Amino acid sequence: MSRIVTVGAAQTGPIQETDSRNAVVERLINLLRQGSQAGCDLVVFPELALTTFFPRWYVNDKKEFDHYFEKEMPNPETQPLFDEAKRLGVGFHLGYAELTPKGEHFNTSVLVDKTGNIIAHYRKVHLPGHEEHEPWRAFQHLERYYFDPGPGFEVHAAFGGIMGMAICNDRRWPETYRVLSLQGCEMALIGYNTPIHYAPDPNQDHLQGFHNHLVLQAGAYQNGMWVVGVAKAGEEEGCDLLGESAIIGPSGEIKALCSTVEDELVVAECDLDLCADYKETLFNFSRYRRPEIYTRITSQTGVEIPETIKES
Ligand code: CDT
Repeated sequence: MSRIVTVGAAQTGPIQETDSRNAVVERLINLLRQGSQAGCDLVVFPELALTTFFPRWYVNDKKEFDHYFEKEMPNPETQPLFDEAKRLGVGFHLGYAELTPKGEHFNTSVLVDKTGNIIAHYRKVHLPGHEEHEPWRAFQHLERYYFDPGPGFEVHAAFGGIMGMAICNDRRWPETYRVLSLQGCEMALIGYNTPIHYAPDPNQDHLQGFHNHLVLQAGAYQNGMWVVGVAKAGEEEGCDLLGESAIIGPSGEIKALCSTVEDELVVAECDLDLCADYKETLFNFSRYRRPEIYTRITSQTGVEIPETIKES
């Protein structure tokens, strides 16, 4: 048996401050059309795909940055993307900054079906970076200042399978994939904006590409699921963002890989039935997992060195 979902990883190049929403949506529509021509059921766009990665800047009054947030989705600027998806019969995943009617600010992604209807929202759980302005950095990473943390990971019946979403830094945490996989997730969609320079430890800069694939591939294999990791890449407002968007199979192997840091679509025919090869053998959770041994994972946040070790 096979259940094929043809997926396009629609990496974008940089989005500069002066690029209008309309111009960006045009680029996304162009990628969507390429996806349609390649036979895609689903095209996956990156995290914060409508704007520049604004958390690199500090403003004293956060409200000054509300213009980066979408108050509704779709809205007049993004409606053409939804219309084109419906016309082409191609679903999509889109990351953007969301300002809710209650005034919450989320780093959000939506999953949209082939008729242009939103199936689900996901709000980023793991917010990286810092809460306060840190002028010593070459650029800021103020997600913890601008965004509220999201409530959790859910899965959705869509595209003939069980789909999940996560955003950027979430992909570095094994809990993300495991919580999705414990709900049967067969494909995780993950957009990212990853600066090459990591100010707290620049020794990691040359490892950004390695770490990206390491976590995406491990997440896929250890949970028997497809993982689609999609970058906003290239030099954005003087800040270099990692590309290397990839579609990864449940074996952990990379099946499609972007080679530029520009707008670029790569496509893979993803057989969701391959997930069972892993979920029902090595990673048969019901048979082999020992949750009674893992209680620290949910009862504890930081490291607690046992007293016996501290005293020795
Ligand atoms: N967007 C995002 O989550 N980026 C982070 C950067 C590293 S933490 C400052 C990431 O995990 O890729």
